[in-house]
Amino acid sequence: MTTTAPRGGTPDSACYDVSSVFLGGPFMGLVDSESGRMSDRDCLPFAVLIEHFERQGLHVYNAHRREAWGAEVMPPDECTALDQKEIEKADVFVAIPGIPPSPGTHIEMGWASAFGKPIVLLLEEGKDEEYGFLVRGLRAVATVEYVRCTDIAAALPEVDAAIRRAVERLRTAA
Ligand code: 5HM
Repeated sequence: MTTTAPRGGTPDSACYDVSSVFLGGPFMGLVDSESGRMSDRDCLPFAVLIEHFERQGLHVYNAHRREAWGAEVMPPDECTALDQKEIEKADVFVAIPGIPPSPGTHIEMGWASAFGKPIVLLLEEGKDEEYGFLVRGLRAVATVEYVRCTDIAAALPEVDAAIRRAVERLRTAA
């Protein structure tokens, strides 16, 4: 998934009625064995989303930033327990399942749905068939909105709208 540089400017008024978001997505598969961290290009979608959410006052839980983009990776027991706790605490779960699939993100999608969180999944445009059946079918058992895009920065308004829809659907179903 490509991403153009963030556009900056004044804060958007996404009007989320939530205060925190957990952002998941491919990690270890993107850590370069030589540099020991993700490339700037691979960091960009996460950096753009984090900046966008924080500009609107949301608390963002994100392991990529927490673990310095691969330079300060936590031991498995530690990051697993922490991620599960943070997903439980977060008001919304947003994730990039990844092509190829990110194993950790798939576990996190399972947790988020089991916790009954509103979920927004960012899929690569035109590649639905490459995602697992249980990713495409997660909407049958959880409150999931899918955003299909090639450029995360350009899709931010759609991400905002998807979050609002997921939150609203969950609220009206309660
Ligand atoms: O399997 P993969 O590394 O792609 O899993 C990524 C997801 O697992 C991320 O959403 C992140 O929240 C979590 N994770 C983490 O928190 C994964 C790893 C390494 O697998 C890590 N910390 N060190």
